[in-house]
Amino acid sequence: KQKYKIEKKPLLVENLLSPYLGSDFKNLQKQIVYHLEHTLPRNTKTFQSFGTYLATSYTIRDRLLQLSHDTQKYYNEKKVKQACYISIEYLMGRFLRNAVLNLNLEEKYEQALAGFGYALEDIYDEEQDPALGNGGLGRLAACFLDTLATHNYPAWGYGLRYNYGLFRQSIGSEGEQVEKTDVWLQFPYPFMVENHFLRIPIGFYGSIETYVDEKTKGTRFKWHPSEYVIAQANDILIPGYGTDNTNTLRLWSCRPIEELDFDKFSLGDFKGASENRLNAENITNVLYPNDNEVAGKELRFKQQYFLVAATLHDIIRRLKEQKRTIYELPDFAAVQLNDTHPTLAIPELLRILLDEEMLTWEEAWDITQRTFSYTNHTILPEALERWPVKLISHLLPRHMQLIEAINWKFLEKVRKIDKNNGELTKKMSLIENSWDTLVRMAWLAIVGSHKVNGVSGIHTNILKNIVFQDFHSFYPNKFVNVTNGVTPRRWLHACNPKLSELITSTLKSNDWIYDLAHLSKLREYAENEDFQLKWAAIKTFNKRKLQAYVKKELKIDIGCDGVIYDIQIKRIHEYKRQLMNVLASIHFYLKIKKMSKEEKTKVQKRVSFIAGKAAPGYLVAKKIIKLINRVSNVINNDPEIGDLFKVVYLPNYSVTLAELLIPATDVSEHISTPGCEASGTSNMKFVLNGGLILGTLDGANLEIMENSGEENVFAFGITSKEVPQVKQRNIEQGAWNLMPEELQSILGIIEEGKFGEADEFRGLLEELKGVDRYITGHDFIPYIKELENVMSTYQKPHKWWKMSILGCAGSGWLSSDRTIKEYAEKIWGIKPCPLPKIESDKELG
Ligand code: B1N
Repeated sequence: KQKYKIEKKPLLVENLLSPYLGSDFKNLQKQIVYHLEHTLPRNTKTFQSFGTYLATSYTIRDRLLQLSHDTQKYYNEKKVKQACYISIEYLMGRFLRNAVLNLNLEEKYEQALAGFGYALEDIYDEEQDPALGNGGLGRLAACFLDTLATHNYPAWGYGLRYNYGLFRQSIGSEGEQVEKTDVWLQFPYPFMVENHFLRIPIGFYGSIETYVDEKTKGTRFKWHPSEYVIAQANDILIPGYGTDNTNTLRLWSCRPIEELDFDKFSLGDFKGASENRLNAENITNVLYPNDNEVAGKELRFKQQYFLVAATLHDIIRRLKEQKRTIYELPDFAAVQLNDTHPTLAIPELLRILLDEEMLTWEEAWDITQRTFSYTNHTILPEALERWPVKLISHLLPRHMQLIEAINWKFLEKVRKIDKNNGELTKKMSLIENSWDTLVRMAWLAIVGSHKVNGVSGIHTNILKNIVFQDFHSFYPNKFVNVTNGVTPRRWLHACNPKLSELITSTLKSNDWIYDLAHLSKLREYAENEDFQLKWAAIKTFNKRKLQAYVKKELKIDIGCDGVIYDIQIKRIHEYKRQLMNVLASIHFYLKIKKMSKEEKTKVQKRVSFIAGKAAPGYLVAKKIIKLINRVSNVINNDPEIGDLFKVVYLPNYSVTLAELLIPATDVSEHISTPGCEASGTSNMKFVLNGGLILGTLDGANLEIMENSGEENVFAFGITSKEVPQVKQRNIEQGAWNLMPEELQSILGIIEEGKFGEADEFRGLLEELKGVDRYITGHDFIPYIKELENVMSTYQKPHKWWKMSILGCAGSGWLSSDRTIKEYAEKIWGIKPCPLPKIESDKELG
C-alpha cells in the first residue's frame, strides 16, 4: 500500500537542485568529492591531479547544465529569435579555465582545491585541447560562441563530434612533420553531455517517388532513402562572462540504425555483423585536416549532409515545440552557414518544406532565402568547393533535382539581362561544365541566402569586385562586410592575467572585458614612463614562461632580456609565406657570420619562432617545415652565432600553445601575399597583448593599421591590386631573372646542400625560380628592410613601448563582441535576451 500521498502538483525539481550548487569553497569541495567518488569513480584517498581535474570539471558541468536549462526555458517563454551557427569546425581550446573565469569562481575554486593539496593552475593543465578544427575558421566559430553567450544572445552552435580531431604533430629526426591520431575521447571529456533522447534518422541514396497531390492536382515528390544512420546529439554548454545566460554547442555523432546484424553474427560472420556500425561511425570519425583547400572526398560530402540534415531537423523540432508553424521559421531562427561546407542546408530545407510540409515552391523558396546567410572565408581557388553532379545524384538524388530546379529558376532571370549570347548565364550557372559536371557550392550559397559576407574590408571588396562580381551586380544589396574579431576573455583576460590586472587597475574598472572599446583610454598612458615600465615588465614575465617551455620541451637555450621574440604561428601554406620567413633567417645568419667581433656586439638579438601544421597531403607545405627545421638546426648549433640569433620550430601548434605564445611575443609576422589572407585573426590577438605587427597590406592587417595607427604597424610590400602585374611579369620574364641577387645566392646555398641533401628542396626552389606565384622574390628586399626596421626600433624602448601600448589601445574594435553585434543587426535580426537576475541561490551556500 502506498504510504506517502502522491502529490497532484508535484514539486519542481529545479527548486530542489539549487542549494546543491552553492559556491562557497566548502560546498565546492563537497561537490568535487561527490564526483570523485561517484562519477569517476575513484577512491578519495588515492586521487591524483587528472582525477581532480575531472571531478572539478563535473562540478562546473552541473552548474552549466542548470543554467542552460533556465536559459532555454526563458528563451522559449519569450519566443525570441535565435541565431544558429552551422560550422563543420570548432576550435574550442581548453574549457575549464574559461568557464571558471566566466562564472567568476576562480578564487573559490582556488581555495577549494588548495584544501586538497592542488593549485588550480596545475589542474587547468591536466586538460587536453579538443582540436575539432583546423585553424582560423574553426577558432572564429569558438570566439563567436563566447561572445554570443556573454552578450546574452539567444544562439546555438551546430557542428560534428569527430572521434579524432586534428592530428598531433611531432618533428622527426630529419626535421619532417610526423602525424599521429588525436584520440581525444580516450578519456572522458567532462564538458560534453551525450543526449541519448535526441536521435535523428538521416537518409542517404535511394530513389524519388513522383505522385499527384489529391488536393491541388500538382505533382509532388518524395525521397525514399535506401540507407539510414542516426545522428546523436552531444552538447557542450557555453558560459558567458558575468551572465547566467548559457548557450549550447550541439555536436552530432553518427550511430548505426542497427548496432549488430544478429543473423550474420549467428552464422559466424563476425566482421559482416559489425559492418553496419563501422560504416555509420565512419561518418563522424575524422576531421579532414585541410585548411583552405578542398579534399573532394565522398566521405567529406557525407559529413556535410549529415551535419545539416541533423541540424535542420533539430531547429524545426524546436520551432514546433513552441507550437509555431513552419511559416514562422525565418522569425524563429537565423541560420548562418560558416563557409560553403554546410551549403547543402539550402536544398535540404527546400526538400523539407516542399515534400514534407507541402508548401508551394514560392513559399518554400521565400522561407529558405529568409532563413539562411552565408560567410565566405577565402578566395583561394583551391578552397572553393565544387561537387560532382554524379556524386550528389547518387548520394542525394532529390537534393540534386532541387539544385537543378533552383538553377533553372535563377538562370531564367539571368538570361533576361544576359546580352552576351549566354556568356553571363554560363558564368553564373550553379552547375559548371569543365573536366566534369560540378555544382558550385558558393554560387548555391549566394543564391539561397539573403546576405553574404566577407570577413574583412579588403576581402569583401575582392568578393564584390572580382570573385562574385556578377552576383554583386545581380543582387546589389546582398553583400556586406563583417570584419572578424576575437574574444578578449580568452585572448587577454585569461591568457595574460598580469596584463589584464594592469589594465583593470589603470582604468579603475574591468568593464573593458565585455566592452573592449574602453581600451582606448590607455592612449593617455602611451608615453608615461612608469606605465611603460610596468607594461614592459609583464612582457618580460610572459617571455620567461616561454623561455622555460622551450628549454623543457625542446632543450634549446634562448635568451630573454634584450632579445626580440619574433613569431609566425599559423597553418603552413604557400600563400602565408613561411618560406619567405625562413629565407630571411638564412639571410641574417649569413650576414652575422660575415661580421667582425666588433660588429657582432651591435647586433640586435632575436629568436624567430615558427609553429603550425601542414595538411598531411600538402607536400610543399611539409617540405617547408622540413627546411625550417634544417635551417634551425644549422643556425642554433653554429658557435659563430651563439645567442645572437636562434630559429625555433615549436611542434604541435594548438589553441593552448597559442595562449602561451601570444602574450610572450614582441613582434608577430602576418606576411601573406596581398589579397590571399581573407582576414587573419591571430594578428588581432597579438595586438591585444601588446605585440607589434610585421605585415603585408592584406586582410585585417589593414584595419589594424586604421585603428591603431599606421605608424604603429611595421608594414611593407605592395597592395593587392598591384599583385597581378607582378605575377604577370614573373610569367613573362621568369621569376629568376627578376629575383634580387641576395635571394639568388641564398637559393644557391640551399642547392649546395648546406641544409641537407641538395635534391631535397629542389621542388620548392624551382617554384620560386620559375613562376613564384606568391611573389616572394618581389617582396624579399622590402621584407628584410622592414625586419631591420623592427630590430632598430626595438633598441629605442620608449618608442617601442609607445607603439605597443597604442596598438593595444586601438584594438577595442577587434573584439568579436563588435563583430557579433554587426551580424545580429545587419544579418540576423536578433536581440540580446538576458535572464532576469535572481537574487538567488546561485550565490548561496
Ligand atoms: O578563415 C579565417 C580567416 O581569418 C583566414 O584568413 C582564412 O584563411 C580562414 C576550407 C577553410 N578560410 N577558409 C578556410 C578552412 C577549412 C576548410 O576545409 C577552408 N579557413 C579560412 C576566419 O575567417
